[in-house]
Amino acid sequence: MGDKSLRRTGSNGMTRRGFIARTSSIAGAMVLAGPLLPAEAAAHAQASTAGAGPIENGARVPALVIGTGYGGSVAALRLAQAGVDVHMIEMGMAWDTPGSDGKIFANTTKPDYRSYWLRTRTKAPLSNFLGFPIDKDVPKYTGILDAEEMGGIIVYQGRGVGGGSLVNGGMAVTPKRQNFGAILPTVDAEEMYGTYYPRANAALGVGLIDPNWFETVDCYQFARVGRKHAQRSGFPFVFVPDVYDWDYMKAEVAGTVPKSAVAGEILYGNNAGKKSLQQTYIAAARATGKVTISPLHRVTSVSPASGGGYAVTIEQLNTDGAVTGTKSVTSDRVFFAAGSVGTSKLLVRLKATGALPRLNEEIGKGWGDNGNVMCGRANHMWDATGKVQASIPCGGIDNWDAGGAFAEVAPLPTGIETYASFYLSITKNPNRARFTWNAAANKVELDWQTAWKQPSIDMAKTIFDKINSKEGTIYRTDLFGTNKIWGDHLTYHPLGGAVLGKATDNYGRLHGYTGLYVIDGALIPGNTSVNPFVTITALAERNIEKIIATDL
Ligand code: FAE
Repeated sequence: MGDKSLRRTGSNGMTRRGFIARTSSIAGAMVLAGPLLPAEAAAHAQASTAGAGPIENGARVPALVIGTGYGGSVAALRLAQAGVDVHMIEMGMAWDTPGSDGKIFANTTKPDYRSYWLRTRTKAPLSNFLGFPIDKDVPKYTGILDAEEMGGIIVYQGRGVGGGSLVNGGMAVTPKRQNFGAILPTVDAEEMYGTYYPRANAALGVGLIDPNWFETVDCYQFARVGRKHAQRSGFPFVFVPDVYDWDYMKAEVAGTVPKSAVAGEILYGNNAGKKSLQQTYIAAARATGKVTISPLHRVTSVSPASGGGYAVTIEQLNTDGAVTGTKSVTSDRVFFAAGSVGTSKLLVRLKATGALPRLNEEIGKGWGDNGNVMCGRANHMWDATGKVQASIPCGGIDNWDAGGAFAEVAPLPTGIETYASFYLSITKNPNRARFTWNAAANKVELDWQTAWKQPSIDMAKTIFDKINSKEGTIYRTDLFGTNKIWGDHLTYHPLGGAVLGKATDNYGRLHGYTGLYVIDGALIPGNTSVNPFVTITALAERNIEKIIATDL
């Protein structure tokens, strides 16, 4: 894997180097990952003490996982395979029941009650179009996308069983090997690229778009225009792997299956096609019969229990977000997998309020936004980007080494011709923020400032100023407000807050408490140079293997 996962293409789309371990089916992926055989799963199911329903008040359990995103799902599967009963606690919904329209998830163009976490108005990442605001009122509900407003930045996160995998674009990128030392300096790169990245890619079901199909299909015209402009300015365009089932997308285009990516579904869930964690790690974890998931349950406290292990307080929520009950359980081990923001907020509060006072001074530090910044360019009329755009990006512009930016060529699936090219850049932004406890306000705060995005803007400009000058084009100023070029108010990629080797040991064991672990994006110090979930997954695979071998 390594830098081979980014395939460099010529203008004819043919591969010049590299290859990706491609699996076209989830079943194939899970076989590669070495999970249970059906017979083993059935045996486990019988032997299991983990019930099917939500966790019960007063229960004593061997392992409790807070959150069901990438880190949590890896931990649950591998612990269950090692014979441990696992309880996963998830504040969001199960997302397994269709709404009145027969669909589980709302379309991006028609957000409704399902779309946002406890908001009465949508908070779309692109707030405007042609200068007009596009947000609209929605009923307050425990919806799928949380636009969490921290000081100076809106952090977008998935809520529900599957975490970020429910809402994200599925871009599954292994960082270039030469960048790994800067991403996780205390981790053995040899092991990661030899064992854990391949394991993660296989289990996630990562695959690459068929380059020949890419050349011909209308729904990737936007990406071909993006490639042409990149290459004319001398930047390499690379195909980016994804967990979307590319064969399914071909069938969508052929009109033989219900459309998801080609109907613009993304951000508020995909009703088909995307291999979210529900279809991969969580399906395999459930198949062991040893994993129970409690949706609409939110962990609020973890502290040492008098008889050993940890007392965990869990609030039960209804779909209005109201607390309908509180449960107290005890667990021998607790895995924090609530995402970078969720885990950091919990740990900072628990340390400050005396529940876990021995956590060290590194808790809450080292948070970054993966250098995310967005922008659009206005193309000439002869460079139409297409009325129908697949919602799944498949390529990016690599100027990391020279300019500190890797820009995804992203779709704008509006259903009309926009003549716009749209990009999400990941940049080498060096700024890091800290979570702290504000006792007076009774909440955790983040000291990120919007001005800290300036390095990201400067790095993205190394690509787009050059393209604009070459093409004789300009930036769009109507997507993030009126007369605003840069989407510098948000991130999709929160990372850090309980950094590996600082707040924890080199495998995620929290300093100060035996049996408490961090196993999600909070471990990664602020930047992965590419989209982060493959690295989060691979690191979790590495850490849980060590924990199972030495701590259980
Ligand atoms: P995460 O997946 O966020 O899971 C944490 C889970 O914990 C969530 O389900 C929470 O609801 C739950 N939780 C939080 N607090 C509690 C609590 N107190 N009690 C119980 N449950 C709790 O964490 N990354 C890529 O690599 N490629 C992409 O294409 C990509 N696109 C993205 C697009 C969007 C719109 C967004 C929002 C993100 C995108 N990401 C992408 C980022 C990626 O989804 C993210 O890095 C991972 O999901 C983070 O994984 P974690 O395991 O850290």
